[in-house]
Amino acid sequence: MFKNIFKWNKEDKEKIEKKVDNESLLKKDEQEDEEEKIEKKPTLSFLDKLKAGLDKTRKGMTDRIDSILKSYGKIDEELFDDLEEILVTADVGINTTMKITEGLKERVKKEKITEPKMVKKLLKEEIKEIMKESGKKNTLNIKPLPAIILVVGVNGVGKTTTIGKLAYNLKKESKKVIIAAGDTFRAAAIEQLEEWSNRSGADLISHSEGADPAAVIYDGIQAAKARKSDILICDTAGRLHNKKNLMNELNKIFRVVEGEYPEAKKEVLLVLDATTGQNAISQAKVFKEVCDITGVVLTKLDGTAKGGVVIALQSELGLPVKLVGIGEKIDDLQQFNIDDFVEAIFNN
Ligand SMILES: Nc1nc2c(ncn2[C@@H]2O[C@H](COP(=O)(O)OP(=O)(O)OP(=O)(O)O)[C@@H](O)[C@H]2O)c(=O)[nH]1
Ligand SMILES: [Mg+2]
Repeated sequence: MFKNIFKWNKEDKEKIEKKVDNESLLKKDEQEDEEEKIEKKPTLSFLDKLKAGLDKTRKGMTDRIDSILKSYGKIDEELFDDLEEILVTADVGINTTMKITEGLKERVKKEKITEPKMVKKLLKEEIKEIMKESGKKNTLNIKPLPAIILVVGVNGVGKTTTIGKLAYNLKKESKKVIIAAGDTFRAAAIEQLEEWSNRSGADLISHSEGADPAAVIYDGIQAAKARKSDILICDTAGRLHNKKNLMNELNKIFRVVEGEYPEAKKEVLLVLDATTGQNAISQAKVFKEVCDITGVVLTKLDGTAKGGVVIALQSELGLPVKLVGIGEKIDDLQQFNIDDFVEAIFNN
């Protein structure tokens, strides 16, 4: 009987092995096809990718500007009114729009420009200039290492996703990265960050749901010191219902950072969702009152025509935009650069 079982098992084993062999061959073929597809897909350059991400803003703003400029025979007050309307619709903000068109009018007069088609170049230059006025750097303030990056913002704006992408980018630059799961509001938030830490290859420090966020950051700092990590990125909760709660929680975290990690360069990144347009500006105003924001990450630029909000953030609030999210994938986060951004919007 045992012999039979053995025989049956042996035959069965052979059959299974054959099947597995065939299946793995099939899988291998599929995988190779897939790899071929990936290889054949043209890789987009940095600027092409930014341009693709800003497609909707470019269509809403620049394509409309082009058709307005074409429809005018001369430069007059009405042309400026039309331009203002387009800029405001693209969420550049009223104050910033006025500033841009004032500067534009002055230059048109001074340089005796009469051709409407010349206005586009001037507009581009004017926008770059007012964005650069604050003089603040658009690069991450993380040198010399080690550095700590606190990521704040209301819920759903893209904090956790940005942390995952940023960790991936920094790992690619051979930096040692630790992520601290400071959003302890719900278990799912910790799991989501765990997933991103696996994808990016960064270490994760987490406590369980409901734990004190400041305690998580404290442990993150101890781990960063012990493991000699370069950059500690900290997630925070977006679900704090009012300004007082937000202030209390963030202050507690800042105190831990000041006390435990004074040697680290500090960056406080406010994440804003570009699709919310002027609402993003209001959020930025509130956070600026509550803490010292050192930079902005503007996410979801790929899904909106409201990309003009970058201009207002830079010029009206003096907040340097440091990173932009142009998709949901791990490599869809780019360092922000004023010239590239303006070129990507205007270069249609
Ligand atoms: N299209 C697009 N989607 C994005 C981008 N960044 C984030 N998202 C999406 O936005 C949604 C919310 O992102 P999260 O990272 O969970 O946002 P969060 O701020 O951590 O949210 P809470 O933890 O709830 O406060 C997810 O579905 C992300 O995939 C982006 O640049 N482009
Ligand atoms: Mg989150």
